[in-house]
Amino acid sequence: MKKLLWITFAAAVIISLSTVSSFAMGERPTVQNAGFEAGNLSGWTSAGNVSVVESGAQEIMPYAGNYMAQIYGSSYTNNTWLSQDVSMQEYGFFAPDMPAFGISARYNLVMPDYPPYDNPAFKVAINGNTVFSVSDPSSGIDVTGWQEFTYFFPEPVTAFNVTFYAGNTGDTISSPTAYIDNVACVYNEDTSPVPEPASMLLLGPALLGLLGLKKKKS
Ligand SMILES: [Ca+2]
Ligand SMILES: [Ca+2]
Repeated sequence: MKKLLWITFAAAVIISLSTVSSFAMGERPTVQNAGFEAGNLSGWTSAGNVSVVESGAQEIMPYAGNYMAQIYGSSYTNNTWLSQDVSMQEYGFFAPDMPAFGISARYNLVMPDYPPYDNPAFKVAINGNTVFSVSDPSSGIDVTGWQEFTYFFPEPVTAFNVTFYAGNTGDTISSPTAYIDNVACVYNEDTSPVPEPASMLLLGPALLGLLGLKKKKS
């Protein structure tokens, strides 16, 4: 009977430790230089007039930190972009929760167009497919203020590309400018059954302690 108890506890400890181990290895994918705090575009690729700035048009300041990306759409929308490939290779442990995984970013748009309006003036593409866009809403200078873009993947992915575009549509004047900050991988925690790392870490030593007591008694 004591031997059976010992085996049960040992099995529990092994399961517990392996879960903790998997959690530690299953690092979440991260966007490189996500807040542009490197002060440059390291980790990103771009085309057209794209840079990292400390302040922008209409006295726009970074959403967070000291820097943000500026996409000055001096050309057509499709020719001016900021892009990054995000690898999901270390996402294994979270695979069952992939539908709750997504990408988010903060954007602030300055749209000074007159008819014909830039439609769109700004867009976000995932793997080449436009999933979000904003058009110049009216004559004169329109500033959106910092807004949040979020996209949840409808099915599991192992890697993806995110590209932000800004520029003219149908004309070459009154170019829109997009400011981007705080790009991040996001998780819908409400639907995630992933165990709390803190409680799992506490469970392992607790079982080890119990195992020690059992060994002393026998
Ligand atoms: Ca920043
Ligand atoms: Ca325009």
